[in-house]
Amino acid sequence: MGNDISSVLAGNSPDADASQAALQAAAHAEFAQAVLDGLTGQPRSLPSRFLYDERGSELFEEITKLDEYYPTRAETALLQSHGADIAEHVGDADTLVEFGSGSSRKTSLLIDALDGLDTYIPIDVSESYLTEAAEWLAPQHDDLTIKPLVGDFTRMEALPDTARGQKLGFFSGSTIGNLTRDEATAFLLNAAQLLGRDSTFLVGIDLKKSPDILIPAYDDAEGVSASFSLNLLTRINRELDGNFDLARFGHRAVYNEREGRIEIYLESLADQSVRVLGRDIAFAEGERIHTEYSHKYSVSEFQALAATAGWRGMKAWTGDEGLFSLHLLRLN
Ligand code: AVJ
Repeated sequence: MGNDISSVLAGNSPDADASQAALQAAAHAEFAQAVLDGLTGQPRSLPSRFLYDERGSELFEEITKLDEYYPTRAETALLQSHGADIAEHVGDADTLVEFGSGSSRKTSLLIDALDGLDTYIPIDVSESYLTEAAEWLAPQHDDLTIKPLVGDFTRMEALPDTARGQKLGFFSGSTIGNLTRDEATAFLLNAAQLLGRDSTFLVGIDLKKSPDILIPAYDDAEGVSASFSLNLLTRINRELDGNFDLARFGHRAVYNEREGRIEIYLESLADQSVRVLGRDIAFAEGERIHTEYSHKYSVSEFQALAATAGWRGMKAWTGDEGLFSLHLLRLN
């Protein structure tokens, strides 16, 4: 399945429709395979990228507004207070390529700080978010060409030729934390190949801190984080003919100190059997399905990781509270 980059909000030609349908069928088959493998294997797991269907993306947006969830606010504050310094260190950049752009709200701050930018390529799996983000951004940035790209940024093989000149990559929100260290290295290697020589890369990284702050960020009082996890079961019920009873699964967030990461699970609250795509899958009470990692790094740990993929750390910004960090990397 080579090409996961389906550009695009442009053409409505029959060809584009056909390839759109083919991509959708491939995505469905891939989801089915991953869910069956993940639920029948041991330990049980479901890949976190499937959390972001339409409703999942909405719920994540709600998470970013919670009192307990500090990363989005901390990163926004860093972009606000250090935007000019970041722009100065970036130097000339013609094209901004954002991996997992979501609503693009934070990116607007970066775009404002950079002058001379002429193209913005937001990449996201959610087409509706891309459309909405482009419509929101365009009026504020008259001279900017916006070229949204629907796709899975972890598997992109090339950038479209609209990505001209000097490139700046942006990977915000500590999304890289979803990946294991090996996967993160592979991602950074791929990004190096996509962005090319002399490019720069701004990466948001959540910092290591007390579990007293970390746990509530992933298990909030209102239960939005729980709804976000459980929505994956709703998606399986809808798309894969499943019959998960959402009242019989609980959301668990634990901090694994040794690995430096939050681990999120859906825990079976009873002995039960669930049907997915005609298959019976048994769960014992207390049995867990792993759904997400959120790795936390120190500044030096992340710079060392980036270096293994050929990226040199130019500068890192952390706020007064030391909650979050922005790293500017350069490829050379
Ligand atoms: C989107 C991966 C950055 O790890 O903080 C938040 C995902 N999951 N609450 C994170 C998430 C549950 C989030 N990232």
